[in-house]
Amino acid sequence: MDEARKAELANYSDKIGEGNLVPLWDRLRSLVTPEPKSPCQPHLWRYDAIRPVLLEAGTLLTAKEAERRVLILENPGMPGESKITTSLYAGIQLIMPGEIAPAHKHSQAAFRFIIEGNGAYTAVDGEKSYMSKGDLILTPSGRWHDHGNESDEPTFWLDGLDIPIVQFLDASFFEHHSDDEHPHVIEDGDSVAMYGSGMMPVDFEVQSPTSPVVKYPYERTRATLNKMKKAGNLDPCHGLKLMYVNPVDGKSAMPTMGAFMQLLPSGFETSSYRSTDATVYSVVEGRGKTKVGERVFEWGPNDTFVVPSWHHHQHFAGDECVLFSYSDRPVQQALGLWREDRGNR
Ligand code: 1HN
Repeated sequence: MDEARKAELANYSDKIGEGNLVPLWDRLRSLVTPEPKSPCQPHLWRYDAIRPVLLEAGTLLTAKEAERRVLILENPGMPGESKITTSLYAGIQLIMPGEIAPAHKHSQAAFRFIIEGNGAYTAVDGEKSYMSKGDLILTPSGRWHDHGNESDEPTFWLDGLDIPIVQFLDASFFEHHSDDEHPHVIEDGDSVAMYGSGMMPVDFEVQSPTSPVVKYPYERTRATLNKMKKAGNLDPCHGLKLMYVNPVDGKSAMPTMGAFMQLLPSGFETSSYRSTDATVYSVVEGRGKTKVGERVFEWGPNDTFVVPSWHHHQHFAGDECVLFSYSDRPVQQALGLWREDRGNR
């Protein structure tokens, strides 16, 4: 295109811009890319670096003052946006012995994946779930929740929330409870026993797309992985991988976030894999490394790392490794957008 026509088109763009109009021919290629092109960057956060500074925050303000004492894991490719991927939020939360993080509810769904400590709890609509390492506790959209620590140790967990999804949809509501704690009316373990034991109350009425099971204890998850290991059948891309499901419909335990737990036997190397759901990993057991594109991240227990959408990656297990992960996969699947590439081109 000659300079005169370029100038003419630029003039035209400037002129119509005043009327809030933009020519699509300037934007099309960045709006509709041949492949996912994400601002999200691969990154690793070491627990050893987070733990001491989060404990320091424990001396600076109480859980009540902070409402939630959390350090956000912010993706370096999206500074200021409080996102770990384009669609998901992650943070590490600390509650000190004797503290209460006051009751509130919001449209954003959350889960807690327990990293360290024993004996703190999350209460969801009055059902207390005590925390142990590797447990997954759900806080579905719109339910009252408060946290407390009845133990004598600080307790740390990974918070996963669908904040960017709710923000994108402009559907955020938030409310404080009139008291610090919602009355604790249901015993720990009730929902696992009632809905998560292969049986269900006969007239159970589904009221939400989220699983009625509030806590998925690590004891059970690990026992299932052990059984799978005995049975063999390793997947070349995933090793042995479980998905947290809603027993009502067999779908993802949460509608906006898929959660997974996988075991990689000692020395196992996964085949190159990529999918459209950017994935956040939290290391539960073992040491290993993950190659994402040209970068290599070495990880150990309690580290968190993120693999962006459509990035080729491979895991290398040193000793036997257990990895928790979450992504927006159920959203993409519900919309018919999810794709994977198992490398067998
Ligand atoms: C929240 O309610 C919690 O309940 C944690 O522990 C992190 C981040 C943003 C908004 C609400 C919690 C949060 C949050």
